[in-house]
Parts: sequence; C-alpha cells; structure tokens
Amino acid sequence: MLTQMSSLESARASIAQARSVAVLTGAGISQESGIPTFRGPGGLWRNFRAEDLATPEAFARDPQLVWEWYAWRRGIIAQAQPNAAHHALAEWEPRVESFLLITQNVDGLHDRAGSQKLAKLHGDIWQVLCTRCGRRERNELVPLEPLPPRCLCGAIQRPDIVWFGEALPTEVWQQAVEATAHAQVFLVVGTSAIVHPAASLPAMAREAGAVLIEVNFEPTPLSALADLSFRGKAGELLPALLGA
Ligand code: BV8
Ligand code: ZN
Repeated sequence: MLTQMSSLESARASIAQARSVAVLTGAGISQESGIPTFRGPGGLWRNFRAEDLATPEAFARDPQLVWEWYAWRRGIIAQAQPNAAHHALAEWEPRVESFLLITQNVDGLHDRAGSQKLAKLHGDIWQVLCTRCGRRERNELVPLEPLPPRCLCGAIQRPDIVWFGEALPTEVWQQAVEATAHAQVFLVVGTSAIVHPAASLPAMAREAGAVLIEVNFEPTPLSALADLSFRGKAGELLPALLGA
C-alpha cells in the first residue's frame, strides 16, 4: 500500500505531464466554502431530501415550497466564497493543453474562482427559465422576491437546473463525454458518485486509458476503481496535488 506521500508524488507526476485533463466535481468541493452537501450533515432542509424537492413533480405540486428551498440555498451560496480547491483548479486550467472542468454543482463557485472551460451538467442556481415561453435569464436577487419569480410573459419561472428524471443538456453532456474519452488524467473531487449519468464518467475515462485520481473525505464507489484515491479535504489536497 503506497503511503499517501509517495502516492502524492506519483499523482503529481501524472498531473505534471498530462496534456489532456478532465475533472469532475461534486458538492464536496464547496463544503469548505460553507455550502451544505446533499448527503452529508447539514445537507437536509426541513427534513426534505434533494430527491424529494429537485423534481418536476415536486415543482408542479408546490412551486412555492421548491422555490423556498432554492431561495434558502441561494442565500447560503451568496455568502460563500470559492475555497482553495476551486482556485487550484482555476490556476491549473491554463497550464494544460486541453482541459475541461465538469461540475455537478449549481453554486457558481467555479465561475467565481475564474474557471473558464467549464461544463455545468446540472445547470446554474443563478439562472431562471420560464415555464411557458422558455426565456432564460440570470436572477441573482437575494432575498428572491417575489417568490416564485415571474417572466415578462407573466408565467412563473423555475430554477434553470436539471432535476431528477430530467435529461441533462445535450451539448453540455456531449462536451463532457468527449473530454472524458480523451483525458490522460481524470480527477474526481468531492462527489459521492451516486447520481447518474455524471457518476458514469470516471469509469468511462478509466476504460479510455486515463489515470483516475479521486479526492474525497470518505471512500466512494469510485475509490476501488481509482488508480489513486486520496482521503481528506479538497481545500487542502488540491493545492498539494496541483500546485505548480
Ligand atoms: C436522468 C440539481 C433520464 C438539483 C441534481 C436508480 C439507479 C441509478 C440511477 C437512477 C435510479 N433512479 C433514478 C436514477 C436516475 C437519477 C439518479 O441518478 N438518481 C440517484 C439519486 C440514484 N438521475 C437523474 O434523474 C438524472 N436524469 O437520469 O434523466 C432521462 C434521460 C433522457 C431523457 C429524459 C430523462 C438527473 C440527475 C441530476 C439531478 N440534479 N442537481 C440541485 O442541485 O438542486 S443532482 C445533485 O446530486 C447535485 O447536482 C449534486 O451535485 C449531485 C450529486 O451529489 P454530490 O455532488 O456527489 O454530493 P453529495 O452530497 O452526494 O456527496 C458529497 C461528497 O463530497 C461526499 O462523498 C463527501 O464525502 C465529499 N466531501 C464532503 N466534504 C468534502 C468532501 N470531499 C472533499 N473535501 C471535502 N471538504
Ligand atoms: Zn415567459
């Protein structure tokens, strides 16, 4: 069993020589910014789970309740700052010939850290979509009033986010699959690897010959698959792994 130190050196060596890289991030990368994860402590809200609220059925049944959950999260995210892990990824990007950061997160912290080559698989909590005319617009109001927000056409707007049971945006998914298929190094950070199809990308990368590196606080279904799996906080491990 490699010690964490020597495996750190071997990960750094793979990272330093990689010309094509893909990264997959989940809620764990924003945990140190104070944003609750989905399946960890503090991730619950009024005893609801994401699977109960992040669905078109829940929104059709009670748009007010679903919007109250998103307004609560927007309030927390507005107070949050990108952490050292977000910055380490943004600083790594220009050093790599072909790079894509694929995120499941909707919090916008990768944008605020300066990441440019970004594929948002599940949408953006700061974007709203009209339920009738399909108009998309940015809405960064905190507190969000009136709730639910309304489009110029009069219909209520929904969060521009991919809910459970909804398809991911085709072009974003295609971009993610393309980058995954060509990655020499695939880095997975802070995801429990439960939600599909995002969770299928690491295995896809491995099958295509990438070195698979995982950073997570706890073991996940990916840990056995990874060439190197680091236990610990993304805010500490990413600067150690990616620092020039
Ligand atoms: C689709 C937007 C079909 C919402 C989200 C049964 C089996 C397999 C699949 C399914 C199934 N039943 C249903 C499905 C499909 C379903 C699915 O995967 N369900 C799961 C729950 C089983 N998937 C879907 O419905 C997808 N759509 O399949 O459509 C289709 C196809 C064609 C046409 C029509 C339909 C849509 C999925 C997208 C759902 N939307 N987000 C919102 O955010 O409000 S998913 C939601 O979960 C978030 O995006 C979140 O990012 C994502 C995954 O969670 P994680 O990011 O991994 O976060 P989590 O809390 O779970 O884990 C955090 C990790 O970080 C932990 O491991 C922890 O240890 C670690 N950590 C914590 N702190 C730190 C840390 N690591 C490092 N440092 C730290 N400091
Ligand atoms: Zn409209």
